[in-house]
Parts: sequence; structure tokens; C-alpha cells
Amino acid sequence: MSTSCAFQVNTLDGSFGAEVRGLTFDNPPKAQIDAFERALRQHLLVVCRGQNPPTAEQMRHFFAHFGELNTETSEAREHYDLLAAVNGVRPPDDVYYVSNVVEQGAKKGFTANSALPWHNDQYWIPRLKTLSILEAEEIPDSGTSTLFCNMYAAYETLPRAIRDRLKDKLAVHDAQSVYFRPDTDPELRARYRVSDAMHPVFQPHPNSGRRALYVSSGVKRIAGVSDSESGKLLDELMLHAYQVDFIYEHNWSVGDFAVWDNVGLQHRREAIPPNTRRTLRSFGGVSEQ
Ligand SMILES: O=C(O)CCC(=O)C(=O)O
Ligand SMILES: [Fe+2]
Repeated sequence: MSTSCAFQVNTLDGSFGAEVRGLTFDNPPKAQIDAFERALRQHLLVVCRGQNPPTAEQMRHFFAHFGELNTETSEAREHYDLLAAVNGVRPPDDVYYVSNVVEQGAKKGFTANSALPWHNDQYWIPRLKTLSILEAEEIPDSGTSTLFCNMYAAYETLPRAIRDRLKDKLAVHDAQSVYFRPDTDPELRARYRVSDAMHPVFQPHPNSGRRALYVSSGVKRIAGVSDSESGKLLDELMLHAYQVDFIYEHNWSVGDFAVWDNVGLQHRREAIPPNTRRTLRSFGGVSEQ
């Protein structure tokens, strides 16, 4: 345990991740913001506990130190508008919900009960989301978790041959499948023009330059490589990445406030059992500058 600028940092029981206690979001001193940034760089995932839940205004103020607020970028606004239109959810402002709750016939948030495969948030958009943020608002008695995987470690332990083969290669990330299913209204498809994003297979973090393996099941192919080789390489990369030593499973308690490096970590969740109530509050997070 270390005490850093009035808040405590305790490592979690995986190969990365830390719990932070005693953080203040209300007018935090610059030294605390700097210490929080250091904790994030070192631990990649920071779960804040035992503080008052921040207001949207406090969040805006706090996270504006880390880049442009994601919900204020035109890319993310378009994304949320489209996602809301396709899923029949109210378009979010600063705060939105990942939720399976339906109240008076209206969906409270996104993703319902579906399992979500390993992903970086916003991978289908060219501009990177550098920080993601979720807070547990309502959790079923049976518990619920989100799993995180360290994609820096995945990159750093790749065999030399595959690192050399894919150095400087770009992956094509499928945007259509994020929004549209076969039964999606053709009028919606026509109204919103959605194009795929390209990202380096080994994505440097825009602030630190540290490289992470940045492919997931949302990648269609690796550019500049034949389709069959691309398929084989993607399988090999993902088989290597999601190994138990690189994964931390976070079991949520109400009030947990998780902030993570969304370039260096991927996350996923299992399907949510039906007839439970599970709501995470999401504050758009931060985009690269
Ligand atoms: O519900 C979760 O555990 C994670 C949600 C998530 O990854 C997302 O909405 O992008
Ligand atoms: Fe996510």
C-alpha cells in the first residue's frame, strides 16, 4: 500500500489494477490529479472506492485534465445518436447507462443482457478513446463482473516473428456490425453513413508511446496481407492475448468507480442473467487529443 497525495493506492489481485480510496472529485488539487494520472499509468485500471459519487460537473472538471471529453467530440456524439436510434434508448448527454433495466416500457440504457466479447471501447472510430469510465449503480445479488485483459503485456510477449511480420500493419475495424443487425431498418442504415476505422495492429498509446496489441473480434482483416494469412494471424494474435496471466476479473460492488486505459486494456463481460437488474453509469471518458 502507498499513500499518494492524500489518497491510498492498493494493488488488486491480478497482474495489474489498483484500488484507490479517499479521492476527492470536488475541486481536486492539481497534485492529486497528477498522482491519479501516475496511478493510472502504472496500474492501467483504477477502481475508486469510498468516495462520494461525483456529479457530472465534477467529472467534466476532473477528466478534462486528461484530454478532450469523449461526449464532446463529434465522433462520439454521432456514435451515441446512432446507437440510441438503433436500440430505442434516449440519446445520452454527459452520463449514460449500460443497463438491462426497462422502466415503464423504456430502456434505461445500452447493451441489455448480451454478452460482450473482448473489445476496446470505440475501436470502430478512428479517434482513440484513451480513458473509459464505468460506475456500478445497481448490481444483482448474484454478483456481476467485467473482465479486463492487459494488451501491453500481450504485445510485449508476442513471438519475435509475428511482431516483425505485423510491424507497421493496419487492421480494418468493422463499424457496421457494431450498430446494424440483419433485421435493422434499411432506412436507418441509409440515414447514417458508417465507415470502418483503421488502427495499427500494434497501437502506440498517444501519450506514452507504449504499444498495445489492438485487435479484437471486431477486426475484419489486416490490410496488406492476403485474406487467408490475415485470418490465421488474427486467430494467432487473439489466442496469445487472452491468457489467464493477463486477465483480471472485476466483481462489481455498488459505488465502484472504474477508470482504465482503453488503449492498453480490453474488456468483456458474460451474458447477464435475465430477470436481474444491472446498471452501470458510464461517463463518456476521454478521447485522444
Ligand atoms: O457491462 C459491462 O460489464 C461492460 C460494458 C461495456 O463494455 C460497454 O458497454 O462497452
Ligand atoms: Fe466496453
